[in-house]
Amino acid sequence: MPVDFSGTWNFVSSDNFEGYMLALGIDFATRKIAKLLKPKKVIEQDGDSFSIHTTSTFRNYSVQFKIGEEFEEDNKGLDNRKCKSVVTWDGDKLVCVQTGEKKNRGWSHWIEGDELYLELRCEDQVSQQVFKRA
Ligand code: VLZ
Repeated sequence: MPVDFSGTWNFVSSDNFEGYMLALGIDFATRKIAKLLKPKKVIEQDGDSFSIHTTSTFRNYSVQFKIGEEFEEDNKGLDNRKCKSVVTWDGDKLVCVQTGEKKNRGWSHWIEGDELYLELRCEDQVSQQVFKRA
């Protein structure tokens, strides 16, 4: 049985989200607001199908995918750059590769105890966020 990411996850901490946003070319004003956010993740996992809803007081972002199936991602409300994304398992980690204008773009999710980890990557920047099961 694979890991089950399903559930509601509350923000605990974030590291270098500023660097990640800078690499994505997010403007100064948006970065100042975004770095203060404590987003919540609601993940639904049904077999190979996932939806991840990230909500905050400022902006929301949702993505749906099936493992191994490439999809068009619009990153609306983030940097608005389209990319081709694909999510696969690496052991118990969910690994997304976002192919587009930005090199080395993607993210990984994994669980440790009752904590959800998210590593966000863009160019030479890595940001980590930690969430706790609600
Ligand atoms: O998460 O790609 O869970 O998409 C922060 C919203 C969401 C705040 C960051 C607005 C998205 C920021 C992180 C404005 C620049 C992300 C994936 C993995 C699913």
